[in-house]
Amino acid sequence: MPLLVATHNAGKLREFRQLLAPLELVSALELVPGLTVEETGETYSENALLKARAFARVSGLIALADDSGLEVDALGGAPGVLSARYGSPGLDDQGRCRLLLEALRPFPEPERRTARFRCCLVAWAPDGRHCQADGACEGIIAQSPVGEDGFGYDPLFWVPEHRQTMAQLPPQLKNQLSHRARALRTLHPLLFQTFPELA
Ligand code: ITT
Repeated sequence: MPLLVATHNAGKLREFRQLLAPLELVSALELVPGLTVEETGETYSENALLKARAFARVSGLIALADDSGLEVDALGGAPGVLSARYGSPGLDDQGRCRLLLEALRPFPEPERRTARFRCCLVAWAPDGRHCQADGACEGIIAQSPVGEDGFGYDPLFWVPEHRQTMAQLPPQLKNQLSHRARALRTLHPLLFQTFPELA
């Protein structure tokens, strides 16, 4: 039985394809492109649950949803759960990165620019069985965007151990150390315990 990846974010989908290979995946972008879920939760966990449940209900498949975001300490944890909606609704990833750099202008010292990506994954079956896991990855917000890979805030997210931004890291390396990779490592055994039909 295939697993539905309940996201409309092409960057996340690309990473899930690498992270979950050789599991058979179906993309929500192809199967249910019109289904949008209002993210009314106050936490990553609540929003991931809302998305996984809605996609499982509509598709009849086990759905894996990801809710994630970037927390910047100098901004009191913003943009956090609102990361995809930071700034005005018309902004794209580049616009949101510019806005974040602007907000951090009063904090030029690297030690004041600490941040982390967080991710909550929820897998939900149409019959209500479910499991979930969290992951985080620590970093520092760079002074300007660098790198071409990844998506979202990756060009601004400097990973100290590798002295590169997430957007400079080879995708295989991002998929070892990212918040999403870490959450998935915890989720993996639970996924097969909860849904033996996926094996
Ligand atoms: P779906 O809800 O359809 O999955 P989304 O982009 O709206 O897609 P979220 O609500 O979880 O997803 O918002 C997460 C935002 O946080 C996302 O839009 C990115 O801007 C950022 N983000 C999450 N993971 C990231 C990563 O690995 N690299 C860079 N930015 C990331």
